Amino acid sequence: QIEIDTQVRLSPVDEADKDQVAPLGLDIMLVDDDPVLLARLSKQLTAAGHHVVGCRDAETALRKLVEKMPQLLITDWRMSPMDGLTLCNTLRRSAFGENLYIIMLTASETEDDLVKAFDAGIDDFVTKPVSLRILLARIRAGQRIVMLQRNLDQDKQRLEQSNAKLAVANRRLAMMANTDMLTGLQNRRYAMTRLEQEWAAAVRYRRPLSVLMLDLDFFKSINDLLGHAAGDRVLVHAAKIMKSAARASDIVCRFGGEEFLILATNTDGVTALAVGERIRKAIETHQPPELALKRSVTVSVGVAGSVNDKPGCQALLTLADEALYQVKNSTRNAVQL
Ligand code: GH3
Ligand code: MG
Ligand code: MG
Ligand code: MG
Repeated sequence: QIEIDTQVRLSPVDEADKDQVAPLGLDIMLVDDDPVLLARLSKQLTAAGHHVVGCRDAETALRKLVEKMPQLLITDWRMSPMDGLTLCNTLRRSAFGENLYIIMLTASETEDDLVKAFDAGIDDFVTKPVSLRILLARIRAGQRIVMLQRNLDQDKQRLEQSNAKLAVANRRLAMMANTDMLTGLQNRRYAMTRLEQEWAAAVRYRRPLSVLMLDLDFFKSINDLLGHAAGDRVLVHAAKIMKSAARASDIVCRFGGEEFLILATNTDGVTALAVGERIRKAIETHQPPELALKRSVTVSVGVAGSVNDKPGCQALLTLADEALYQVKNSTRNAVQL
């Protein structure tokens, strides 16, 4: 008797003080159509360290939930026009409410009612009249799930962020792997892969494919005359001219050193010869300022064209190389098919 008396004298908040206190206050939405209970519980939960938003009906609760999600929802069952079960059902069917922790305040529900409530999506229930100690204990139990969920969400967010960074890094790497860093043209690696692809496509669709092998003339003497750094700038200059003199569909690559390769898709040898001549002329005409009056940059071009499935993409390169070799052994600054 004496013990019971002691407990009776304790106010609910004092009584709850004996229990473990929630480490961090939760954002709680409290929905009950009984204004007296709503006010009392709001005050008590706030005193226990939680942040409470109170609502008198489920419609208001839904509207406020959409604006700002609480971490935990405590809702009465019997309310009108929308009752707690419908509120619960609605939340579970929406993407934003599917993980919300829900405690339902129940009156004197039957076993069937409680099963129905759980199936509607409640996580826990507290019977009325509400014992604050029990409610706070159940909130603490819910808090474990809420924190687990929060950690999961944070992990997921971090994973998404690092995946996005990885995708950017991968794109950058792929770009770098295929790009010549001096001239910004595609590099040899890219050229070879692309040549095989274009070759396969050309055979399949019975389209012509040509390659142009370009080599700057006496480039060694340009280096000797101006130094390696100036030689680099001449290479950049030549690359720009090649790129702008070539057609948009031509794939202009730096094949290595002062050698360049152009893949001319859907182009026969005779047309490629004309492309080569246009580039040769452009290089000759637009001299880099570095070299003013000292000596001129020129290029020799070997062209090989193929119609359909002969002779094969490696053979195409060899043919272009041989044509280039012939130019080098004659006048240089010329184009040969
Ligand atoms: P040819 O007309 O017979 O082609 O004469 P060449 O001097 O151009 O030919 P060679 O192959 O003997 O020399 C190519 C030179 O290109 C040698 C090398 O120093 C230079 N070279 C290769 N790569 C680079 C580069 O990235 N930067 C600079 N500045 N020079 C390079
Ligand atoms: Mg060379
Ligand atoms: Mg050479
Ligand atoms: Mg050369």
